[in-house]
Amino acid sequence: MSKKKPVVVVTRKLPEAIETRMMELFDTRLNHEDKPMSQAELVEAVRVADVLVPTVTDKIDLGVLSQSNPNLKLIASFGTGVDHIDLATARQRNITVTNTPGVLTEDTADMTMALIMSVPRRLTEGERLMRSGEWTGWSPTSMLGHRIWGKRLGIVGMGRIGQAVARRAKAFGLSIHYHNRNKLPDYIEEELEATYWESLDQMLARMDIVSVNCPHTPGTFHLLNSRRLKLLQKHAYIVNTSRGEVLDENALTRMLRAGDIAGAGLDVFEHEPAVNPKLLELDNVVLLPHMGSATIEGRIDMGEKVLINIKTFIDGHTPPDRVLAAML
Ligand code: 8YV
Repeated sequence: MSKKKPVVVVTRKLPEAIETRMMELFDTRLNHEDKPMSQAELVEAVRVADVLVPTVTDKIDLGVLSQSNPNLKLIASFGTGVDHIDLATARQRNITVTNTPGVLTEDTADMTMALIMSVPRRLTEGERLMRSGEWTGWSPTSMLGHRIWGKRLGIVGMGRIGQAVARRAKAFGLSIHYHNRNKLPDYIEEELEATYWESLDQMLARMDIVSVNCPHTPGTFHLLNSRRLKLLQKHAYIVNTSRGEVLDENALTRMLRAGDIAGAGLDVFEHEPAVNPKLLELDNVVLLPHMGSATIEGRIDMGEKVLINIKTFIDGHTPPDRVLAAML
């Protein structure tokens, strides 16, 4: 007699090849319309699921988890960040959580580099000028930005993505500085020619460009608060491809409006999909809709990881990407 397939509820639409395989392997419930689930719909999902596959747009909090059925034993999240999941409650309820690390590193680093280039060189401003039909031709003093080469880049969070950003930035002639919970091994520092700053405050005060690449955890919420942002030099730029919550968006907006900082490139926001409306009025910011890892190749790799994590778990083994609450 064949064993009953586990019920897998997927909260958002995933690439077709992944959904097809998911349907072959499990009793899968898909979200064909890709409409983000409400908290009530998430509660419905955890009432029936043996495995839940959420994404960053689902808040898997105490209210949801406290109503999960006893067979919900795995949350196989589609994404690397796990700040949308109440890990402590999941652990209390003996629910394993997995994520998809590693496969988004290069794409996210590319997008970070794109922002590092775009803001000082006024890329989107130039593009807007072209589309406005108001370009009157070349002039020696028009659209002047600032040089990247030779500047100091300060990376906040030197994990996989931070290091991938450093590798790219080095090739663009930036000198690499970083702040991290731990100093990197000497051989990595040597390869990246990276300087470690134990004090984030001291690093911020000396950088030309700052890139936020640390995860959002209770310890990094508003790591870049108003006080720290004020340490930045007036000519400095800041880019964030990590999580909006790491940075006080209102304080940053005030500084950008006042000209206390030169510009910002933001792919993530504190209250997604809402954006501080005052940011939209500014020319010295480049705003992207959380698309740092948005490549079809990356999404398929993420889906593969989700499939492997579920399959391994169902087969009675430790899934490769188990998230340990203690790691955060
Ligand atoms: C993903 C991300 O697109 O993986 C992450 O942590 O921030 C994004 O790049 C998203 O989280 C998918 O759930």
